[in-house]
Amino acid sequence: MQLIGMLDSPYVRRVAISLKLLGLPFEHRPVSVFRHFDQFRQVNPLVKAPTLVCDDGEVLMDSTLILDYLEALAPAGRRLMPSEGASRRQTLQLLGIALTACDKTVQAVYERQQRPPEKLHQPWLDRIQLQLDAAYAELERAIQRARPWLLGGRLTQADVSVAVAWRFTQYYIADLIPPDRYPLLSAWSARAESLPEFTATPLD
Ligand SMILES: N[C@@H](CCC(=O)N[C@@H](CS)C(=O)NCC(=O)O)C(=O)O
Repeated sequence: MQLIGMLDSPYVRRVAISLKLLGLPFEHRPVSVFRHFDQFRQVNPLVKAPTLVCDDGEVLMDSTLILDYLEALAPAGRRLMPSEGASRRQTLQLLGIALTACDKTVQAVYERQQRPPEKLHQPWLDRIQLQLDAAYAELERAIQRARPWLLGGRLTQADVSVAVAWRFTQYYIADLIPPDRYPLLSAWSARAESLPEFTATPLD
């Protein structure tokens, strides 16, 4: 299996960390959707990161769909998605918030990096900032209940994705979302980022 994409993408990073936690061997190919556009197109003409090339050559994309596929390959005891009930619903709810935080951060980064500075549209950035604050305020409340992980004693996909989202936002747009506004999330994220699967998968 090959995972294609850079670790500064939160979607690539959540898949890479999950592969390690699930105990599934893979090769990581750090191909950039911007700097290596033509090389990326040869693997996936849609140029979306992450792209997963399966052992039989089938190409998957979209981190959530890739993770859905990978979960089924992993031994039951290592899976990151609770299979049913309230804990599954709560995991899905937190994932929705974390992925929206990733999406809005990507939009802010693209607004700043992909447009000429004179074409930056400040009202759009202001709107993104409001949406990001709403997402992280909800996650700050969820962290209050973490014991020590979001669903209790065992790490789930909610923990992976919330931690990855926070690190990504802090790396690129801490000026919009300063860490001292979300102190519990900052401290909790440091704990997640110190796990071996996270330190072996650095964003930068
Ligand atoms: N919903 C997708 C989002 C993936 C995504 O937008 N990835 C970015 C990199 S962070 C990308 O491929 N950007 C290139 C483009 O959209 O043209 C997922 O979860 O994988």
